Formats: sequence, structure tokens, C-alpha cells
Amino acid sequence: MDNQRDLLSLMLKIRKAEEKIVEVYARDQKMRTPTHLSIGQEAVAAALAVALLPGDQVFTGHRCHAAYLAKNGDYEGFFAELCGRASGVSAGRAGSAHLTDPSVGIYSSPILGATIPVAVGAALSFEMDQKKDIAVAVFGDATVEEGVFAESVNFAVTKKLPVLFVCENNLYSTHSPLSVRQPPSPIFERVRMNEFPTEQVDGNDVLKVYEAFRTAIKYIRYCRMPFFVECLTYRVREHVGPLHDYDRGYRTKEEVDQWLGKCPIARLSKTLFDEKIMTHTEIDKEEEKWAQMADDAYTKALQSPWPDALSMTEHVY
Ligand SMILES: Cc1ncc(C[n+]2csc(CCOP(=O)(O)OP(=O)(O)O)c2C)c(N)n1
Ligand SMILES: [Mg+2]
Repeated sequence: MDNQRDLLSLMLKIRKAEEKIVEVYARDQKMRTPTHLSIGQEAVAAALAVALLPGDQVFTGHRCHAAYLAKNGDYEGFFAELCGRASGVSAGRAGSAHLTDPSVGIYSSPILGATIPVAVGAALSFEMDQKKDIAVAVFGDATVEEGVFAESVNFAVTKKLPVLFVCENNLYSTHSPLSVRQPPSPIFERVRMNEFPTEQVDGNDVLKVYEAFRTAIKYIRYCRMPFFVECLTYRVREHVGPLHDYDRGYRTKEEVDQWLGKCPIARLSKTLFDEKIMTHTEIDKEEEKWAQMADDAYTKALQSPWPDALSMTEHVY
């Protein structure tokens, strides 16, 4: 597959940006915004971005860095936004959890489930305008517990709308495990009761996620029906913030270590090396490229002007 290098590059783009946040967040105190990191979950956003076409639109939630960066979001707008600067992607108003850039088709809001009906509405507009674009709603395992998820799925199926529902099941809602919140059957099986195609995939195997999205997107684009993909993955860092949280008592270090062993970047790197598609030197170079770009974008953000005080009420709804 030609896209393997792109998938690795996008996962590294996300990982290096978030490692920069880990490095500077507490030390510099320049990012005055809560940050929900996707370290360990990069495969979902990277696979989605490679499988979509530029006109497709993605609507996501609080854990939005990965989707934004993968869907062509730029580092400078990202770091400037996290530092509250005027050149941020949302003019310094949004911070980490509302990354929105219509020019690349990404919209985020941290109110759980809030963007799901907006995705469905966008899909309805594509139908009414007879466009071939599709809408994607990305959300976590806890967000399927919100009433608006059920309403949105029901509407999308009934009206035959081109929506890809992507559930990033990382097994937790902040500190509550899935097992105390939902029945034991898999999410994708319960959602299938709405009479549309649903599937579950290993969310840390980027090639499998990419294949699942490719199939789903082909179906959605040409059959004009929704599709649901549950990606099984894991959040390696704390729910919000840059640290590890083994000491909070809700999960063990052993559990985190087990998932670190399934790192999607390490897995794809090994495949690319084993199949002689990339050498270790090439992989290291790609990693260094993004690390350097993250350094530069953060430095530039700190030198960028704050929003003008007189513009305080602009861009705010
Ligand atoms: C309507 C609403 N209720 C509660 C919250 C507080 N909250 C923020 S993130 C979160 C957990 C979300 O879990 P999940 O959907 O699985 O996403 P994850 O954080 O695991 O990626 C909660 C309860 C919120 N933002 N919005
Ligand atoms: Mg979750």
C-alpha cells in the first residue's frame, strides 16, 4: 500500500506535537488551557485523514489534537492556539479543546456529543446540495452514553445520510472504566441494533484501521448510508494534562505498560522495516523532522502577539 509512509508520518506529526506539550506544559506555564493528549491513540486520526478526501468534514470533541493535526492542521496555528496567541488556528480563543479550522474541514467542541448532530446536519446539507462529500463524527466510548448520540444515529439511518461514526474506545471516561458504565457486550454490537453497518477494529494497528475506514467510506460515499466503526485503543497519559497517572488508583501501571507494548507507531515502524519499505535511518529522520518542526512552531508561538484587547468580543459565540 502506498499510504504506509503517510500513515507513519501523520502519527509522528501528532506524537511529536504532543511530546512537545509534555516537555513544556508544566515547565514553562505558557499553555493556559487544559490539554487532552492522544498519545497512544494516533492511529485512528492518521488512518482517518488518509482515507478521507479533502472536502470531507470531521467533527470531534475535547481530545481533538490528533484529528486536527492529521487533517492537514498546521503546527504554527496549533502551538499559537495553545499559547493563546492571535495567530492561533482559532485566533487564540479556543485553546486545546475547541480546535476548529473550516479550511481543512475540522470542527471541535468539548461538550460531550455536541458535535455529533452537527456532523449529521452537515451530511444532510451534502445530500440536499447533491455533493459527494461525507461527514465524520469522532467521539469516545463515554460519549455513546449521551442521549444525543442515539438521536443522531437514528436520524442518520432513517434519512440515509453519509456519516461515518468513529468511536475511539479507550476503555475510560475520565477515571471510570467502561465495565462499570455499560453492559458487557461490545459497543459496535449494541449500535448495530439501529440497522446499519457497524464494525470493531484494533485501533492500535493503523493498517487495519485504515482498511476499515476505507471500506466504510467507500460504502458511505456511494451508498449514501451511515457506517459506525469502533476503534479499540488506549489513552497512555492522564485524562487531561501531560502526566502519567498510575498513582490515582483507577488503573495500574501494568495495564498501561501492556498498552505501551501495542504502540501504533512502533508497530508500523517495525512493519515498514521488516518489509524493507523504510530503513531505521529514514524512520529516525522522519521523527526528527517533526520534532524540529514542533520546537520551531512553539518558539514562534511564544514570540507571536496576543490578541488585541479591543477584539475581545470577536470570534466568541
Ligand atoms: C456533556 C458533558 N458531560 C461531561 C463532560 C465532562 N467530561 C469531559 S471528558 C469526559 C470523559 C469523556 O470520555 P470519552 O467520551 O470516552 O472520551 P475520552 O476522554 O476517553 O477520550 C467527561 C465526562 C463534558 N465535557 N460534557
Ligand atoms: Mg474514553
